[in-house]
Parts: sequence; structure tokens; C-alpha cells
Amino acid sequence: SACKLMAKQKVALECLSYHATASNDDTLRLTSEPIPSAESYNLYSFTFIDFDLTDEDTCRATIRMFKQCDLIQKFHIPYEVFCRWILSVKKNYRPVKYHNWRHALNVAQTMFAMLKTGKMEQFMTDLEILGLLVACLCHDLDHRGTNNAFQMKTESPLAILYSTSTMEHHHFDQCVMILNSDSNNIFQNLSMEDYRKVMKVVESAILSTDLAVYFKKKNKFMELIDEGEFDWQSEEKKELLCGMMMTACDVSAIAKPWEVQHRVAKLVADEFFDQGDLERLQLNQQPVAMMDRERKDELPQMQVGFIDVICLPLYKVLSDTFPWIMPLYEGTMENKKHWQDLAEKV
Ligand code: 5BB
Ligand code: ZN
Repeated sequence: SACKLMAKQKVALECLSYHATASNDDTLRLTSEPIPSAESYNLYSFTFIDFDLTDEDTCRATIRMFKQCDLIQKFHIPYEVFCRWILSVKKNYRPVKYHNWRHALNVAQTMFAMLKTGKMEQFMTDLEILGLLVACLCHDLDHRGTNNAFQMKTESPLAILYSTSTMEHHHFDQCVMILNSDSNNIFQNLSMEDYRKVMKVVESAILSTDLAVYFKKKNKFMELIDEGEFDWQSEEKKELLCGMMMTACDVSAIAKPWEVQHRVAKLVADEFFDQGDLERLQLNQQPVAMMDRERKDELPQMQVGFIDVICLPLYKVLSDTFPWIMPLYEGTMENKKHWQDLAEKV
């Protein structure tokens, strides 16, 4: 419709003012550097921490994960294109407090650890592994630090374009936009069929990071598990499993050692509070408790709720089926105790 076309033009214009692709200088530097070992970055562990990594190291750690899966060789990705793509993805994250490049890296690293240490790669094809890692790195591209409800309330061009899973559709669009330039197209040597397949994995995985989608699909997933369904070969079940894995990775800060979880939760809260301030200022609305900085005392109780309602049930059902990912469940249990202690003090 005319309205959607206008919205699309508006979004496109906004994006043009943003740097879409990495510079040749940065790309050449990254291409020519040695890549430290997976162990030196602790990539196989569920307690990976990015805090002490430089920006360059975050790129090198990303390259290392793809190398450990042998994806660059298997899919004939030109190394320079691969390095430029990583830098471009990084560049298209905004410097918001939580939904930035480092969050994307952490999500991808948890996916890597689930596949390798969690031994889930045996249920995936190489193409699915490629799609999942790409999806993790791209799943929050161009996040503005505001959620879907905010896009709707402010009638942002994005919300006019996509009425449901607004931001997630935009993250996927941004992912496609980067891949559409030849110098960034890491899928350029795939057959037409593989290209179509991997894009479908990426799209479905990114869209499933909308918590609303998770809530819609989790019952179906849990039913399959209850029925003792361990044959993950059908396309529909595989897509469901990949979606659950994406959510498990997206919220995995909740399973990190307490000091890390505490610090990340503060970043999440600060981003929520910034949206709350915008709602007061732009919309003259009272924000919900989660976004109201006047109610920051309630944060520990909210984290307990988040853990009980979303994180523990998901990690429980996944680790019942894939026991090697148990550290995610145990780490979350540990953090629940800490948040409960803090909640009781209020
Ligand atoms: C989550 C679902 N939401 C629609 C309503 C609020 N809940 S919640 O009550 O489980 C909740 C989750 C409340 C407060 C929270 O954080 C306060 C700092 C959180 C929370 N969410 N805590 C976390 O540590 C993390 Br990680 C998250 C995930 C944040 C991103 C959620 C992305 C949703 C985008 C639409
Ligand atoms: Zn995310």
C-alpha cells in the first residue's frame, strides 16, 4: 500500500545516514591478523565473558567460532568478504546500553557452546549451523534500545511496515541488506538451493527471538518433548528447536556467573529506564514498572519472575533432552538465589 511504501522509504532514508559497510582499511587489518585460539577466548565455555575483550578481539573471537566449525572452508567464503561482513555487522549495531554488538557476540558464543560443548551440533547440518551463527550475530541489528510496544505506541515507520514482531523483521531486513552488497555476501559461493535454505534458517531464527513468538511456540515444543520426541529431522520440528535455541541463547546472560549477571542486568535495566524516560517525555505516559526508574527497587523481584517464567522452564526442557547444556540451567538457578536474597532485603 502507499502508506507502507512511504514507511519503507522513511526507514530506508534513516538507514542511509548510517554507515552500511566496513572500511577497506579495517577489513584489511582484520584479514591480515592472526586469530588467537578458541581456548584463549574461553569460547567453549558457558561462562564466556566479553568485558575484557577489545573491539578487535570481539571480531577475532567471532572469526574463531566460524573456523572451529570449519564453515569458511566448507562454504567457500572468501576470507576478505568474511572479515568485511563481520565488521559491517558490528558497525550496524548502535551504541545502546544492552542491545549492542557485544550482546550479539554473547548470543552467538552461547550458540557455539551449545552446539560444541552442549553436543547439539550432531542434530544440525552444516548449513543450519552456519545459519544459526549468522542469525545470532544479526538478530538485533540496528536495535534502538526500544521495544516493539514502543514502536507501536509512537507509530514509528517500522511499526507501520511490520505490525507484529516489528523490530525482529527490521533486524532481518538489516541482515539481508548487509548480505546484498557483493563485498559482504558471505553466502556468495552457495548453490541457489543452499542459499535459499540458509536464508530461511536465518529468517526463522531471527523472527523467533521475539518473546511473543517464543510464548506462542513453547507449548508445542514442550508437548513434543513430553511425547518423547527425539527425532529432530522433520523440517517443522527442526525449525521449532532452532527457535527455542535462539531464545535460550538470547537470554543466556541470566546463566552467567553472578558478578557478570549482576552487571548485565544493570545494562538491561538502564536501557529499559531510558525507554521509560522517552515514554514520559514523548508520549506523556507513565511507563510500566520494568521501565520506571522510580521503581528500580523492584528489579530483583522482576529478575526472579523472569527466571521462573521464561528462563528456567526453557533451560529445564532443553537440558532434559540435551543434558550437556545443563550448565545454563545450573547457572540460572544459582543467580535466582542471589536475586531472591536481594528481593528479600527490600
Ligand atoms: C519479560 C517480557 N516482557 C514482555 C515483560 C516483562 N518480562 S519480565 O517480567 O520477565 C522481565 C524481564 C522484567 C524485567 C527484566 O529486566 C529488568 C532488568 C527482564 C529481563 N529481560 N531481564 C533480563 O536479565 C533479560 Br536478559 C531480559 C531480556 C531482555 C530482552 C527482552 C527482549 C524482548 C524484546 C521485545
Ligand atoms: Zn537479543
